[in-house]
Amino acid sequence: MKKKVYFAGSIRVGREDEGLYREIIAFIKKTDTVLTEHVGDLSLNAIEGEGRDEKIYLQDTGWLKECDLVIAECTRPSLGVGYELAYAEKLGKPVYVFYRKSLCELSAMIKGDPYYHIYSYETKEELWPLLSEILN
Ligand code: 6IA
Repeated sequence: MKKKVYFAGSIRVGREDEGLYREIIAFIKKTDTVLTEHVGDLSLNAIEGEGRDEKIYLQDTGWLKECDLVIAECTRPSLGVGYELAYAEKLGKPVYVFYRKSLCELSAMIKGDPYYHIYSYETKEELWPLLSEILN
């Protein structure tokens, strides 16, 4: 059966990796379902207007409860992603964190937490086999 994947990536501060997020989401979608496709393409986000942030919070925490696993690209700093990782841990969801060591120093609050499965990588050629292993 297809797994429901919650993909997390930086939105409000750093969108430099938007293209990479889109590629990761497309890769996951070859075999499984991604609940958070808008992370790779903000035009897919239908939530607008009054109370938008509260609606986003309710939608995303709902998806965290619903998902089978969380995959996060954490090279770019993001308060929201940090919150999602802690929320997923509280829910007991498996969490896989990816980052490029050459571009960032991952927060000790993530790297130092043995709950998370943490992978450093540099190239997409390294990334795809790691993702395949997690999804299989
Ligand atoms: O603090 P950040 O914005 O970087 O938080 C990013 C994380 O929070 C992502 O992994 C998302 O799951 C979630 N998130 C943040 N903003 C949104 C959003 N719309 N829609 C859905 N999920 C979000 C933001 C609207 C945009 C036009 C600024």
